[in-house]
Amino acid sequence: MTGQLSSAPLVGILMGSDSDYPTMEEAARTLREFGVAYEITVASAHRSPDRVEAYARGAEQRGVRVIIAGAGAAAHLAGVLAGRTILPIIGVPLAGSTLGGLDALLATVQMPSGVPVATVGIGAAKNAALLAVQMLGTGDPALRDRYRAFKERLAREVEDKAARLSAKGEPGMVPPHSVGRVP
Ligand code: RP5
Repeated sequence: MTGQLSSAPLVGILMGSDSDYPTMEEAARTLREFGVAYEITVASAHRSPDRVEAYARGAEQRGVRVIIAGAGAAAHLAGVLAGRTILPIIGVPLAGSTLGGLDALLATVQMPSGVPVATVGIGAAKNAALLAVQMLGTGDPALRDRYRAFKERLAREVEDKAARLSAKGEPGMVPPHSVGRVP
């Protein structure tokens, strides 16, 4: 499903530290699969607030349309970005702290009214990228078609899993036409 990357980055991926990269690279990989151009860098809301601010101020003008922000622990990166730009922010709370990411989840998702961050699950960088693709797809029919094909593939994979289970001899789902009938 690898598409042609458009030249200007449409998605910005930010993370609080390079230690977040092993998780966040999944977002980059997913965007590449959909042919969506992205940029990825490190900026910390606490350690380098000026860099975060500079990124947020410049992103829209450079053509970025969605920002994915991944951070762990007291994760304020996504929220700070949301306060500084009108671009939609998708937050990825990351595990790694002594609290296993629950701290980052709450810090990312519990935004004050008026400043939303679309928060995905702990470590769910792939879902963040998929959500970004869906957002961009609202204005791009070709991208929507690629997303539709992805959904169809997901459904086919479930059918295959069910078939493999049945092949082992397990009783499967009752076909809809026979539901309620006495055999
Ligand atoms: C957060 O602190 C980062 O997003 C990272 O998840 C965590 C640890 O960062 P390092 O100490 O590994 O740089 O700000």
